[in-house]
Amino acid sequence: MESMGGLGATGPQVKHHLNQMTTPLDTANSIEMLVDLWRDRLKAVPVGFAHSKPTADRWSISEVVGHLVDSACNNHQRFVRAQATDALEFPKYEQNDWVSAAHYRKLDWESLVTLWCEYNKLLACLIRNMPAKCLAVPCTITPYDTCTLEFLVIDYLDHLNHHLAILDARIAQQETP
Ligand code: NI
Repeated sequence: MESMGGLGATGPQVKHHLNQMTTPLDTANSIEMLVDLWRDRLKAVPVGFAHSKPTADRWSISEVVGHLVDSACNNHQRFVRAQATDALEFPKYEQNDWVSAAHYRKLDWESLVTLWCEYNKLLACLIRNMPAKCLAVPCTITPYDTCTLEFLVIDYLDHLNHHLAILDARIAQQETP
């Protein structure tokens, strides 16, 4: 999905996020809650189903989780680099290139889920301890509009929620007898 967790922002999206008054602390807590909610549910998905593509051009569940790992590691870079500069410039990541390069369908499913969980715990800790003065650092994720580090943090969670909602429906459909 092309949102900030993946990619770039527009002005109206920035305003939308700021109006919600979500704090980095709330975001960190929500990320940890999602990991706790999803760890066992994802591990319970049968391996064959996790790795199967619904159609040739759609991601398998393992590729979606892999995309979330890609989002985590790219945002990790943004969150750390932005704290060490007055203005961050960083390239977007090409989501399909990242998913295909990693070959997530060849990875052990349970290990991939564990990686996703642990990476998000790392990010939650990082976000919780982010110095307040850094939140306003302008970030330009090329070629998108400039936003703040705070926006990137909140959008990371939005992107996570977006994909988990879709996964929820896919997994529920498979569970229905
Ligand atoms: Ni996405």
